Amino acid sequence: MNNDNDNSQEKELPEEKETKSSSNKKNNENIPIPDSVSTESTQVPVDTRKTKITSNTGYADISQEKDVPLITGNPIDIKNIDSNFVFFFGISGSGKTVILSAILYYYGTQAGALGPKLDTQNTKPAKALLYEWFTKLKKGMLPDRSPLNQLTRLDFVFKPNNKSKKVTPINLTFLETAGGNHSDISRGGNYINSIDAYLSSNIPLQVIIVTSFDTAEGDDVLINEFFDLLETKGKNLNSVNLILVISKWDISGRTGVSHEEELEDFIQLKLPITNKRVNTFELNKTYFTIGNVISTANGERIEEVNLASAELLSKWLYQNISGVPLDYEGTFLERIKFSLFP
Ligand SMILES: Nc1nc2c(ncn2[C@@H]2O[C@H](COP(=O)(O)OP(=O)(O)OP(=O)(O)O)[C@@H](O)[C@H]2O)c(=O)[nH]1
Ligand SMILES: [Mg+2]
Repeated sequence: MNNDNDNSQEKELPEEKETKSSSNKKNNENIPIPDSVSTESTQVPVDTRKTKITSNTGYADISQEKDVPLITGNPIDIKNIDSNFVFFFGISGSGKTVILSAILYYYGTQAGALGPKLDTQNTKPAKALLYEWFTKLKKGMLPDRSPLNQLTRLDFVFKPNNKSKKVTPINLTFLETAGGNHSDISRGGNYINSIDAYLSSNIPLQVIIVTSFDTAEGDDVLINEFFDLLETKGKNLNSVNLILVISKWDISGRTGVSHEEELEDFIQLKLPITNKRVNTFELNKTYFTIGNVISTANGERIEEVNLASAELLSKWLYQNISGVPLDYEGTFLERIKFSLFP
Protein backbone atom coordinates (compact mmCIF):
# COMPACT_ATOMS: atom_id res chain seq x y z
CA MET A 1 0.00 0.00 0.00
CA ASN A 2 1.17 3.47 -0.80
CA ASN A 3 1.25 5.61 2.33
CA ASP A 4 2.18 8.90 0.77
CA ASN A 5 -1.36 10.25 0.68
CA ASP A 6 -1.57 10.06 -3.07
CA ASN A 7 -5.12 11.14 -3.80
CA SER A 8 -5.08 10.44 -7.49
CA GLN A 9 -6.93 7.14 -7.25
CA GLU A 10 -9.91 8.48 -5.36
CA LYS A 11 -12.91 10.17 -6.82
CA GLU A 12 -13.48 13.82 -5.88
CA LEU A 13 -16.34 14.19 -3.47
CA PRO A 14 -19.39 15.83 -4.97
CA GLU A 15 -20.78 18.95 -3.42
CA GLU A 16 -23.73 18.59 -1.09
CA LYS A 17 -27.21 18.48 -2.58
CA GLU A 18 -30.57 19.23 -1.08
CA THR A 19 -32.10 16.35 0.83
CA LYS A 20 -34.57 14.27 -1.14
CA SER A 21 -37.95 14.17 0.54
CA SER A 22 -38.36 11.22 2.84
CA SER A 23 -41.51 9.73 4.31
CA ASN A 24 -40.53 10.10 7.96
CA LYS A 25 -39.10 13.58 7.75
CA LYS A 26 -42.32 15.56 8.03
CA ASN A 27 -41.32 17.85 10.85
CA ASN A 28 -37.73 18.17 9.89
CA GLU A 29 -35.88 21.05 8.29
CA ASN A 30 -34.20 20.45 4.98
CA ILE A 31 -30.75 19.29 5.88
CA PRO A 32 -28.25 18.83 3.09
CA ILE A 33 -26.85 15.36 2.75
CA PRO A 34 -24.20 14.17 0.39
CA ASP A 35 -25.31 12.33 -2.70
CA SER A 36 -22.20 10.23 -2.72
CA VAL A 37 -18.97 10.09 -0.82
CA SER A 38 -17.76 6.90 -2.36
CA THR A 39 -14.06 6.25 -2.39
CA GLU A 40 -14.52 3.85 -5.24
CA SER A 41 -12.24 4.48 -8.13
CA THR A 42 -14.09 4.76 -11.42
CA GLN A 43 -11.25 5.52 -13.80
CA VAL A 44 -8.17 3.51 -14.48
CA PRO A 45 -5.14 5.14 -16.04
CA VAL A 46 -4.92 4.54 -19.76
CA ASP A 47 -1.56 4.14 -21.47
CA THR A 48 -1.92 6.01 -24.76
CA ARG A 49 1.55 5.13 -26.16
CA LYS A 50 1.28 3.23 -29.44
CA THR A 51 3.36 0.16 -30.24
CA LYS A 52 5.73 1.07 -33.08
CA ILE A 53 5.79 -1.26 -36.06
CA THR A 54 9.50 -1.69 -36.80
CA SER A 55 9.84 -5.03 -38.54
CA ASN A 56 9.41 -5.41 -42.30
CA THR A 57 7.06 -8.35 -41.83
CA GLY A 58 4.28 -5.92 -40.98
CA TYR A 59 3.96 -7.44 -37.53
CA ALA A 60 4.83 -5.47 -34.46
CA ASP A 61 8.34 -6.22 -33.27
CA ILE A 62 7.93 -5.74 -29.57
CA SER A 63 11.10 -7.48 -28.46
CA GLN A 64 12.85 -4.15 -27.96
CA GLU A 65 9.98 -2.66 -25.96
CA LYS A 66 10.48 -2.27 -22.23
CA ASP A 67 8.21 -4.19 -19.88
CA VAL A 68 5.58 -1.95 -18.32
CA PRO A 69 5.07 -2.09 -14.56
CA LEU A 70 2.51 -4.67 -13.58
CA ILE A 71 -0.10 -3.54 -11.11
CA THR A 72 -1.23 -6.27 -8.80
CA GLY A 73 -3.54 -6.09 -5.81
CA ASN A 74 -6.18 -3.51 -5.26
CA PRO A 75 -6.07 -0.37 -7.41
CA ILE A 76 -7.70 1.85 -4.77
CA ASP A 77 -5.29 3.71 -2.60
CA ILE A 78 -6.59 4.81 0.77
CA LYS A 79 -5.62 8.29 1.75
CA ASN A 80 -5.39 9.87 5.19
CA ILE A 81 -4.67 6.64 6.98
CA ASP A 82 -3.64 8.53 10.10
CA SER A 83 -6.85 7.60 11.91
CA ASN A 84 -8.63 4.78 13.67
CA PHE A 85 -11.03 3.03 11.32
CA VAL A 86 -14.33 1.57 12.47
CA PHE A 87 -15.97 -0.92 10.14
CA PHE A 88 -19.59 -2.09 10.56
CA PHE A 89 -20.68 -5.50 9.30
CA GLY A 90 -24.30 -6.65 9.16
CA ILE A 91 -27.15 -7.42 6.79
CA SER A 92 -29.58 -4.76 5.61
CA GLY A 93 -31.79 -3.54 8.42
CA SER A 94 -29.66 -5.08 11.18
CA GLY A 95 -29.24 -1.65 12.80
CA LYS A 96 -25.71 -0.55 11.80
CA THR A 97 -26.53 3.08 11.06
CA VAL A 98 -28.66 3.45 14.19
CA ILE A 99 -25.71 2.18 16.26
CA LEU A 100 -23.27 4.50 14.47
CA SER A 101 -25.47 7.55 14.95
CA ALA A 102 -26.01 6.65 18.63
CA ILE A 103 -22.25 6.34 19.22
CA LEU A 104 -21.68 9.73 17.59
CA TYR A 105 -24.52 11.22 19.62
CA TYR A 106 -23.04 9.85 22.84
CA TYR A 107 -19.54 11.17 22.02
CA GLY A 108 -20.85 14.55 20.89
CA THR A 109 -23.43 15.24 23.57
CA GLN A 110 -22.41 13.27 26.68
CA ALA A 111 -18.73 12.43 26.67
CA GLY A 112 -17.13 15.41 24.97
CA ALA A 113 -17.08 17.21 21.65
CA LEU A 114 -17.17 15.60 18.24
CA GLY A 115 -16.30 17.44 15.07
CA PRO A 116 -15.34 16.57 11.52
CA LYS A 117 -11.61 16.24 10.86
CA LEU A 118 -10.76 19.42 9.02
CA ASP A 119 -7.93 18.30 6.75
CA THR A 120 -9.91 15.70 4.81
CA GLN A 121 -12.06 15.84 1.71
CA ASN A 122 -14.91 14.39 3.73
CA THR A 123 -15.33 17.34 6.10
CA LYS A 124 -18.50 18.74 4.53
CA PRO A 125 -20.38 15.47 4.03
CA ALA A 126 -19.33 14.27 7.50
CA LYS A 127 -20.71 17.46 9.05
CA ALA A 128 -23.95 17.21 7.09
CA LEU A 129 -24.58 13.59 8.02
CA LEU A 130 -23.57 14.15 11.66
CA TYR A 131 -26.05 16.99 12.13
CA GLU A 132 -28.77 15.23 10.19
CA TRP A 133 -28.47 12.23 12.53
CA PHE A 134 -28.29 14.44 15.63
CA THR A 135 -31.38 16.39 14.60
CA LYS A 136 -33.27 13.18 13.93
CA LEU A 137 -32.27 11.43 17.14
CA LYS A 138 -33.34 14.47 19.17
CA LYS A 139 -36.78 14.07 17.63
CA GLY A 140 -36.83 10.30 18.13
CA MET A 141 -36.44 9.71 14.40
CA LEU A 142 -34.30 7.01 12.81
CA PRO A 143 -31.63 7.57 10.17
CA ASP A 144 -32.35 6.78 6.53
CA ARG A 145 -31.23 3.43 5.15
CA SER A 146 -27.75 3.45 3.67
CA PRO A 147 -27.41 3.57 -0.13
CA LEU A 148 -26.19 0.44 -1.87
CA ASN A 149 -22.74 0.28 -3.54
CA GLN A 150 -21.46 3.33 -1.72
CA LEU A 151 -18.92 3.45 1.04
CA THR A 152 -19.36 6.60 3.09
CA ARG A 153 -16.21 7.55 4.95
CA LEU A 154 -16.72 9.85 7.94
CA ASP A 155 -13.62 11.36 9.53
CA PHE A 156 -14.06 12.83 13.01
CA VAL A 157 -12.02 14.11 15.93
CA PHE A 158 -13.39 13.26 19.36
CA LYS A 159 -12.25 15.41 22.28
CA PRO A 160 -13.31 13.85 25.59
CA ASN A 161 -14.41 16.17 28.39
CA ASN A 162 -12.53 14.06 30.93
CA LYS A 163 -9.97 16.46 32.42
CA SER A 164 -7.19 13.92 32.84
CA LYS A 165 -4.22 14.46 30.55
CA LYS A 166 -4.18 10.74 29.87
CA VAL A 167 -7.60 10.88 28.22
CA THR A 168 -6.49 12.35 24.91
CA PRO A 169 -8.43 13.34 21.77
CA ILE A 170 -8.63 10.63 19.10
CA ASN A 171 -9.24 10.53 15.37
CA LEU A 172 -12.09 8.28 14.32
CA THR A 173 -12.98 7.24 10.79
CA PHE A 174 -16.29 5.42 10.45
CA LEU A 175 -16.99 3.36 7.35
CA GLU A 176 -20.72 3.43 6.62
CA THR A 177 -21.99 0.81 4.18
CA ALA A 178 -25.25 -0.81 3.16
CA GLY A 179 -26.11 -4.29 4.39
CA GLY A 180 -26.82 -5.39 0.83
CA ASN A 181 -23.11 -5.09 0.11
CA HIS A 182 -22.23 -7.33 3.06
CA SER A 183 -24.54 -10.01 1.71
CA ASP A 184 -22.33 -9.92 -1.44
CA ILE A 185 -19.72 -12.02 0.38
CA SER A 186 -22.11 -14.91 0.92
CA ARG A 187 -20.99 -18.23 -0.64
CA GLY A 188 -17.51 -17.03 -1.41
CA GLY A 189 -18.54 -13.77 -3.08
CA ASN A 190 -16.52 -10.57 -2.99
CA TYR A 191 -16.96 -7.06 -1.68
CA ILE A 192 -17.17 -4.12 -4.05
CA ASN A 193 -13.75 -2.50 -4.53
CA SER A 194 -14.34 0.50 -2.27
CA ILE A 195 -15.06 -1.77 0.72
CA ASP A 196 -12.44 -4.35 -0.18
CA ALA A 197 -9.76 -1.63 -0.28
CA TYR A 198 -10.19 -0.88 3.42
CA LEU A 199 -10.27 -4.52 4.48
CA SER A 200 -7.18 -5.30 2.41
CA SER A 201 -5.17 -2.43 3.86
CA ASN A 202 -2.92 -2.35 6.83
CA ILE A 203 -4.85 0.26 8.81
CA PRO A 204 -5.84 0.33 12.50
CA LEU A 205 -9.23 -1.35 12.26
CA GLN A 206 -12.04 -1.87 14.78
CA VAL A 207 -14.81 -4.16 13.61
CA ILE A 208 -18.41 -4.03 14.86
CA ILE A 209 -20.50 -7.02 13.75
CA VAL A 210 -24.22 -6.29 14.05
CA THR A 211 -26.95 -8.91 14.09
CA SER A 212 -30.48 -8.20 15.18
CA PHE A 213 -32.34 -9.92 18.05
CA ASP A 214 -35.09 -11.02 15.67
CA THR A 215 -32.98 -12.17 12.70
CA ALA A 216 -29.74 -13.41 14.29
CA GLU A 217 -30.45 -17.04 13.45
CA GLY A 218 -30.27 -16.35 9.72
CA ASP A 219 -26.96 -14.45 10.01
CA ASP A 220 -24.89 -17.21 11.61
CA VAL A 221 -23.31 -18.54 8.40
CA LEU A 222 -22.74 -15.10 6.83
CA ILE A 223 -20.94 -13.83 9.94
CA ASN A 224 -18.60 -16.80 9.70
CA GLU A 225 -17.96 -16.11 6.04
CA PHE A 226 -16.96 -12.62 7.15
CA PHE A 227 -14.58 -14.07 9.77
CA ASP A 228 -13.01 -16.21 7.01
CA LEU A 229 -12.71 -13.18 4.75
CA LEU A 230 -10.96 -11.19 7.49
CA GLU A 231 -8.48 -14.00 7.94
CA THR A 232 -7.78 -14.26 4.21
CA LYS A 233 -7.05 -10.52 4.30
CA GLY A 234 -4.40 -11.17 6.93
CA LYS A 235 -6.53 -9.91 9.83
CA ASN A 236 -5.85 -12.47 12.47
CA LEU A 237 -8.87 -12.90 14.73
CA ASN A 238 -6.49 -13.12 17.68
CA SER A 239 -5.34 -9.58 17.21
CA VAL A 240 -8.25 -7.79 15.53
CA ASN A 241 -10.41 -5.52 17.72
CA LEU A 242 -13.82 -6.99 17.11
CA ILE A 243 -17.13 -6.92 18.92
CA LEU A 244 -20.32 -8.87 18.22
CA VAL A 245 -23.41 -6.75 18.88
CA ILE A 246 -26.93 -8.18 19.23
CA SER A 247 -29.02 -5.19 18.19
CA LYS A 248 -32.70 -4.34 18.84
CA TRP A 249 -32.46 -6.03 22.24
CA ASP A 250 -35.65 -4.13 23.25
CA ILE A 251 -37.62 -6.59 21.09
CA SER A 252 -36.89 -9.13 23.83
CA GLY A 253 -39.10 -7.01 26.06
CA ARG A 254 -36.18 -5.88 28.21
CA THR A 255 -33.83 -2.93 27.91
CA GLY A 256 -30.82 -4.74 29.30
CA VAL A 257 -29.50 -8.14 30.21
CA SER A 258 -30.18 -9.09 33.79
CA HIS A 259 -27.41 -11.65 33.82
CA GLU A 260 -24.48 -11.88 31.52
CA GLU A 261 -25.59 -15.47 30.85
CA GLU A 262 -28.72 -14.18 29.10
CA LEU A 263 -26.60 -12.77 26.29
CA GLU A 264 -24.36 -15.84 26.31
CA ASP A 265 -27.38 -18.16 26.07
CA PHE A 266 -28.88 -16.14 23.25
CA ILE A 267 -25.69 -16.25 21.19
CA GLN A 268 -25.20 -19.95 21.87
CA LEU A 269 -28.76 -20.73 20.80
CA LYS A 270 -29.16 -18.47 17.77
CA LEU A 271 -25.59 -18.18 16.53
CA PRO A 272 -23.91 -21.52 17.34
CA ILE A 273 -21.13 -21.33 14.71
CA THR A 274 -20.35 -17.70 15.51
CA ASN A 275 -20.38 -18.53 19.22
CA LYS A 276 -17.59 -21.10 18.74
CA ARG A 277 -15.42 -18.60 16.90
CA VAL A 278 -16.15 -15.76 19.35
CA ASN A 279 -15.24 -17.94 22.33
CA THR A 280 -12.14 -19.44 20.72
CA PHE A 281 -10.71 -16.03 19.94
CA GLU A 282 -12.13 -14.39 23.08
CA LEU A 283 -13.86 -11.71 21.04
CA ASN A 284 -16.12 -9.17 22.76
CA LYS A 285 -19.91 -9.33 22.70
CA THR A 286 -22.66 -7.03 23.83
CA TYR A 287 -26.26 -6.04 23.16
CA PHE A 288 -27.67 -2.79 21.83
CA THR A 289 -30.97 -0.91 21.86
CA ILE A 290 -31.86 2.65 20.96
CA GLY A 291 -35.16 2.23 22.86
CA ASN A 292 -38.59 0.97 21.85
CA VAL A 293 -39.43 1.76 18.25
CA ILE A 294 -43.11 2.37 17.48
CA SER A 295 -45.01 2.99 14.26
CA THR A 296 -46.79 6.33 14.01
CA ALA A 297 -48.67 8.13 11.27
CA ASN A 298 -45.42 9.99 10.52
CA GLY A 299 -43.29 6.85 10.33
CA GLU A 300 -41.26 5.07 12.98
CA ARG A 301 -40.42 6.87 16.21
CA ILE A 302 -38.20 5.99 19.16
CA GLU A 303 -40.39 6.26 22.25
CA GLU A 304 -37.52 7.32 24.50
CA VAL A 305 -33.92 7.47 23.29
CA ASN A 306 -31.84 5.13 25.43
CA LEU A 307 -28.09 5.77 25.24
CA ALA A 308 -27.01 3.19 27.85
CA SER A 309 -25.86 0.57 25.36
CA ALA A 310 -24.42 3.22 23.03
CA GLU A 311 -22.33 4.38 26.00
CA LEU A 312 -20.95 0.87 26.51
CA LEU A 313 -19.95 0.54 22.87
CA SER A 314 -18.49 4.05 22.72
CA LYS A 315 -16.35 3.32 25.78
CA TRP A 316 -15.21 0.00 24.33
CA LEU A 317 -14.16 1.81 21.17
CA TYR A 318 -12.33 4.62 22.95
CA GLN A 319 -10.42 2.30 25.26
CA ASN A 320 -9.41 0.01 22.39
CA ILE A 321 -8.01 2.92 20.47
CA SER A 322 -6.39 5.02 23.17
CA GLY A 323 -5.57 2.31 25.73
CA VAL A 324 -7.14 4.42 28.50
CA PRO A 325 -10.73 4.18 29.81
CA LEU A 326 -12.89 7.13 28.78
CA ASP A 327 -13.98 7.54 32.39
CA TYR A 328 -10.44 7.24 33.77
CA GLU A 329 -10.48 8.98 37.14
CA GLY A 330 -7.12 10.65 36.72
CA THR A 331 -3.81 10.28 38.48
CA PHE A 332 -3.53 10.95 42.22
CA LEU A 333 -2.15 14.43 41.53
CA GLU A 334 -4.85 15.20 39.00
CA ARG A 335 -7.54 14.16 41.46
CA ILE A 336 -6.17 16.56 44.09
CA LYS A 337 -5.93 19.35 41.50
CA PHE A 338 -9.48 18.77 40.26
CA SER A 339 -10.87 18.76 43.80
CA LEU A 340 -9.17 22.12 44.49
CA PHE A 341 -10.00 23.69 41.11
CA PRO A 342 -13.08 21.84 39.83
N1 LIG B 1 -36.85 -1.97 18.01
C1 LIG B 1 -35.72 -1.50 17.51
N2 LIG B 1 -35.63 -1.31 16.18
C2 LIG B 1 -34.46 -0.85 15.70
C3 LIG B 1 -33.33 -0.55 16.52
N3 LIG B 1 -32.31 -0.13 15.74
C4 LIG B 1 -32.79 -0.18 14.48
N4 LIG B 1 -34.08 -0.59 14.44
C5 LIG B 1 -34.94 -0.80 13.25
O1 LIG B 1 -34.16 -1.28 12.19
C6 LIG B 1 -34.26 -0.41 11.06
C7 LIG B 1 -32.96 -0.40 10.31
O2 LIG B 1 -31.95 0.19 11.07
P1 LIG B 1 -30.63 0.75 10.34
O3 LIG B 1 -29.68 1.16 11.41
O4 LIG B 1 -30.99 1.72 9.32
O5 LIG B 1 -30.12 -0.62 9.67
P2 LIG B 1 -28.83 -0.80 8.76
O6 LIG B 1 -28.15 -2.04 9.21
O7 LIG B 1 -28.02 0.44 8.73
O8 LIG B 1 -29.53 -1.07 7.36
P3 LIG B 1 -28.92 -0.77 5.88
O9 LIG B 1 -28.55 0.67 5.85
O10 LIG B 1 -30.02 -1.14 4.96
O11 LIG B 1 -27.74 -1.68 5.75
C8 LIG B 1 -34.66 0.93 11.65
O12 LIG B 1 -35.29 1.73 10.70
C9 LIG B 1 -35.58 0.50 12.77
O13 LIG B 1 -36.84 0.16 12.23
C10 LIG B 1 -33.46 -0.75 17.94
O14 LIG B 1 -32.56 -0.53 18.76
N5 LIG B 1 -34.68 -1.24 18.35
MG1 LIG C 1 -27.47 1.71 7.25
